[in-house]
Amino acid sequence: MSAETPSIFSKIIDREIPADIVAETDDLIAIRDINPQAELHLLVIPKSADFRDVVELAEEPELLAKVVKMAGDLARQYADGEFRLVFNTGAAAGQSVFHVHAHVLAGPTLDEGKLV
Ligand code: DGP
Repeated sequence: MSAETPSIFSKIIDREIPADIVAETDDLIAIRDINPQAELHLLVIPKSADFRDVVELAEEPELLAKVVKMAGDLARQYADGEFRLVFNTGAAAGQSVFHVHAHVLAGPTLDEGKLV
């Protein structure tokens, strides 16, 4: 279960705080990262707050596959289709929001040496 309830992403999903939303389905929302690390830096976020990280999300493989498919669709739509998909997992690995989300990074990195 999510440690933060509601997470910043739940507030975005519920339209309690604004975000630049680039895609939305029944299960997922995709937004531009507020602090982009690459020319294209999107976050694909399951609407469910039940998964704090990708390891927990792997318990729902169909939902995980939907995240990957949306990442690919957005990378084709907003870049040339080639991208990095990053799931920071755990605070020591850089995770700051414990509501699972995939970073979709494409194009030149803005801050060389820093992943996300
Ligand atoms: P991580 O560190 O992997 O948990 O990534 C969290 C990302 O979420 C980080 O790159 C910045 C982004 N972020 C945090 N708060 C907001 C927000 O309010 N709006 C948007 N668009 N992005 C946010």
